[in-house]
Amino acid sequence: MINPLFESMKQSILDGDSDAAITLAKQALAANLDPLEAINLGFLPGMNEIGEQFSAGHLFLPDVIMAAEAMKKATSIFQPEMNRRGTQREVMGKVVLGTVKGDVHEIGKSLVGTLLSASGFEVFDLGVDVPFEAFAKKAREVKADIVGVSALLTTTMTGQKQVIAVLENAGLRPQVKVMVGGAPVTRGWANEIGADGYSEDALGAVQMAKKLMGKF
Ligand code: B1M
Repeated sequence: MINPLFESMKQSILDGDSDAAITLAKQALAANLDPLEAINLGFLPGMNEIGEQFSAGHLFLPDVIMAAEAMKKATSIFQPEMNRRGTQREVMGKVVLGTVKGDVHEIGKSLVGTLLSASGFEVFDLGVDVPFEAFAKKAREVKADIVGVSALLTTTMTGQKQVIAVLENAGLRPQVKVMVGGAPVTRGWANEIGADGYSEDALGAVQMAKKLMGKF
C-alpha cells in the first residue's frame, strides 16, 4: 500500500513549502520509513513534476527555486540517518564530487554524495560551479579513487570532458576513475569522452562506484 505521507511530500514540493517538507521528512523518520524510499517515492515525484511544468512553460524560475529549496531541506533532514545507516559498513573508497563549472544544479549531485556516503564511501563534495582544475587538485590532495562530475545542462556537459583532460594533464588519470552523470548525460556521451562510469540516478551511481572499486 502506498504510504499516505508520500502524496503530502509531493505536494510540499509542488507548493515550494519548505516548512511542510521539513515536517513531513521528520514525520517519515519518526515513522521509521526508509529515507531513500521517502525521497524517491515522496519528494522526488514533486520535483519531477515541477521540471515538467517548467519545461511546458506553466511555471517560472522562482517557482522552481522554491521547490528546489524545499527538496534540499527535506533531503538534509534525512542525511544524518542515511549516513548513520552507512556507518557500520567498510570504507569503500574516496570520491571527489562536484557539479561542473558554469552549472549550479545541486540537488542530484548532493543526493549522489549522500548515498555514496551512506554506502561507505568517503565523499569530498566540492559543491557546484566547480572549476575543472579544482577536481584534480582535490583528487591529488586526498588520493581519490573516483572523481564524480555532475552536469545538468547540455551546455555544461562538455565540462565533464574538460575535467578528464585536466586529470590526464595532471598525470592522475591512471589511478583515478571518472564517473559522470546528470539529466542530459547518456552512456554514449560517457563513452565518447572516455569516462569510466555513468549512471542515470543516485542509486545507480552507488552501484557504479562499487563496480569501479572492484567491489561489486
Ligand atoms: Co534548471 N534546468 N536551470 N534549475 N532545472 C533543468 C536541468 C532543465 C532540464 C529544466 C528544463 O528546461 N526542463 C534545463 C536544462 C536544459 C538542458 O540544458 N538540457 C534547466 C535550465 C535551462 C536552467 C537554467 C539555464 C534556467 C535559466 O536560467 N533560464 C538555469 C541554469 C543555471 C546554471 O546552472 N548556470 C537553471 C537554474 C535552476 C535553478 C537554480 C532554478 C534550480 C537548481 C537549484 C539547485 O539545485 N539548488 C533548477 C532546477 C531545480 C531544475 C530542475 C527543475 C530540477 C533539477 C533537479 O534538482 N532534479 C531541472 C529539470 C529536471 O531535471 N526535471 C532543471 C532532481 C534531482 C534529484 O535530479 O539533478 O537529474 P538530477 O540528478 C539525478 C540524476 O541526474 C543523477 O542522479 C540524480 C539523482 O537521481 N545524477 C548523477 C546527477 N548527477 C550525477 C552524477 C553522477 C551520477 C548520477 O556521477 C558523478
